[in-house]
Amino acid sequence: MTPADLYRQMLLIRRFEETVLDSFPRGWFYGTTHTGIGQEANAVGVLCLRRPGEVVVSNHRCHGHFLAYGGPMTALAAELMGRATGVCGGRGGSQHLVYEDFYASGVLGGTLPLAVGMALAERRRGGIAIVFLGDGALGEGAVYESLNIAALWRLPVLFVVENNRYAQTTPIQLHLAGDIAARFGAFGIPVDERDTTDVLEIRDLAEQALARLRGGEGPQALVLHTYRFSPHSRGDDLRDPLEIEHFRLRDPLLVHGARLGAEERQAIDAGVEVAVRQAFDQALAAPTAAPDSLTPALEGGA
Ligand SMILES: Cc1ncc(C[n+]2csc(CCOP(=O)(O)OP(=O)(O)O)c2C)c(N)n1
Repeated sequence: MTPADLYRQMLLIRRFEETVLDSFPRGWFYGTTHTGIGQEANAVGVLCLRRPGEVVVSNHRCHGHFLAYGGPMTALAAELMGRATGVCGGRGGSQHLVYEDFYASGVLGGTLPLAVGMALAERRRGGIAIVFLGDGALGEGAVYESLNIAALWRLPVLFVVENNRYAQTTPIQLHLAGDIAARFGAFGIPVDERDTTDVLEIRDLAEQALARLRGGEGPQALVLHTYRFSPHSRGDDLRDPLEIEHFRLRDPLLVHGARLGAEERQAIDAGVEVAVRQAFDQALAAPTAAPDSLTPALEGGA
């Protein structure tokens, strides 16, 4: 991906999620939603390196990971709206997506055993799994059982911790003891750690970790300290607005956008605006999922 491609991909995620938040009061969406505005460089910096067939597992804050994976934006918008054309036929909503080799679940920490199991299966065919988790997930016991087995069996899984300094609305100093990177070290899992919102820095770190992983060196971890500008869900924000403003100086779009020329940026901005508007318009025009489509899906059908 060129620097312009990386910028476009991050902007696409940003505009998609801004549209979701802005449009929520209009009653377009079912259930709830979690946006990762401000965290785009993690999704794009890591997943721009993904090779076809490599598995990605995401959490409740999955839109950015899904779009960076290459998932279709119109189908994501339709999924949030409960439309038949959605990623999962309108049955999964914002948090539960299954698309090709991409899986997301809102069960906090429950994604780690899934990813480790998938890595066990993938190892047989030379594949890998990449799993994203937040600092809040580190309070779940299943995470440590997963790290143990991944390390013991040298499974090809990359753990990407996005520490946005909050679990939902609880600041990290009130919910997490000890050091994040040291948790991986305790299991003998090599870990790279960086406090950055620069997509190029993140891509470099991910490149090294993925090279080790694909080279058969066993599980790897990245700890990326970041920040989310958007509330946990829609309106539930208890943070000091001054803190949010402080971190906005490190907005990944500003950091990386500064590398592009003004004209190039404007052309990308205009293209993304159109693409996002079209995606939501198409999703709005699609038929609603039929309730009786649920039973065959639960039975393993389409
Ligand atoms: C098993 C389980 N318990 C509780 C929740 C409710 N919940 C949703 S997000 C969240 C905190 C997540 O924190 P973190 O992993 O840091 O991600 P962030 O939301 O900060 O991006 C919690 C407790 C859940 N989804 N699943």
